[in-house]
Amino acid sequence: MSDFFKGMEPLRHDPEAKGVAFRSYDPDEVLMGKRMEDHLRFAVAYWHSFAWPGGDPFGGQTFERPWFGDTMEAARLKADVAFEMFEILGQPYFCFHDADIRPEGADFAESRRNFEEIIDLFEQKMETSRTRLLWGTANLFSHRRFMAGAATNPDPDVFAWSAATVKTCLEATHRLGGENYVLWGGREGYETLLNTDMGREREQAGRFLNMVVEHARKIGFTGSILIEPKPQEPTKHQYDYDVATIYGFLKDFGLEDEVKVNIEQGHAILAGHSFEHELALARELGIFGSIDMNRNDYQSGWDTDQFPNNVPEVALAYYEVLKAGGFDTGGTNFDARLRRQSLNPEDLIAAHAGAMDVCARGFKAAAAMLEDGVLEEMRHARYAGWEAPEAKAMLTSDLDSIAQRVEAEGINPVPRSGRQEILENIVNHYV
Ligand code: XUL
Ligand code: CO
Repeated sequence: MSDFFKGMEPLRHDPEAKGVAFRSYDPDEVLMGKRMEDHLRFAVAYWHSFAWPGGDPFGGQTFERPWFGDTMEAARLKADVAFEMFEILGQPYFCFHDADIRPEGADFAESRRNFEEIIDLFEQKMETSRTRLLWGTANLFSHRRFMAGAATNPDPDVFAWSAATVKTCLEATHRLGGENYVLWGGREGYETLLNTDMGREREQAGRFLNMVVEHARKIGFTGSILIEPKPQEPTKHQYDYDVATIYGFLKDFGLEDEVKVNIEQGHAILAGHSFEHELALARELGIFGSIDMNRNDYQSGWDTDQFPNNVPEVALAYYEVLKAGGFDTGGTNFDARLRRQSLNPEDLIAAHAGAMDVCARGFKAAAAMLEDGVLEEMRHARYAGWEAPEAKAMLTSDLDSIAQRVEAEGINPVPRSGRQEILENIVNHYV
């Protein structure tokens, strides 16, 4: 037991609480026939909470954590503190990259041994903890060997290293009972087209992803394989730009039934979309998987990975999640970090507790909007004309017969209101 959180007690649901507590989130509250905890499936991101030193482009570390350092002893202390935080928050899941949890070794084999030793420790801790693994992933972007990408690297040795790394991380995820495996294409993209063979890099990425799917099957991993879209940052252009781009890529490599998406709020905004756009599209394409619920600063335009605090935005996002039938293997991962001046252990707890409250409020609003059905009724009414047999028949006919009908029946469209302001007013009643 470390003394990092100084004996802080597990958080309780208390709407009147003065200190840190869940004011809105009650894991046991039942909505639409299911407990809130089982709807929202919150996860803590190991990298931001325990591995991030607080740097920005103008300055380095601001956090001083007793587990910072490149030793196995430090990695074990980090794991102890992580599971102590999970105990305080009571969230059901966590997520990690290999590099978050172990020190880098002198070569691949040493890194793997370090990693597997910490996975053993996680396995032990998970026997008594109620925290489960939402997803595992590989960090194929921080070390300088990945500066020109991982699977898309011009150097086949980096492709090999990346394949070996993903195999190790996928197997560890499987061992811990992880429900998903995520691939965020960290530096899978380019800085300049002048030195880039885009066609070749795309082929490499397609084959790589197929190998991941094949290996998952081979080891009996039944969770979901998820790609996380992001348009740029760190590279100037990333190949996994957004949901639509990923779908095209999956179709091209025959993977549209094998791989889904992990959609991050901040990444959607960077791509020039709203979060709900990305969620709705993934649902319509049948590739919705999971979410990273962290926002960016709208003024700076950077991927600032802040905890969510905008209830109306979150409500619209969960509305789309609920329309997709809710989470299956997915969940709500806080891929979010503290601001670099938030030095105290309590800040880490308060950030997550506040985020869970915001999500709970947004989720409740979304559930109410869906249950009341007004929005769906109005959407349905807008397309009601398509219920007519002659309208349906058009979709299987041809231009000649449609043109004939337009003249024979004197078709002359009457514009109708899209009723946007009324719809927005309705949403505002709920949030
Ligand atoms: C980076 C990002 C990653 C992925 C996991 O912007 O979101 O943390 O979620 O690699
Ligand atoms: Co993310």
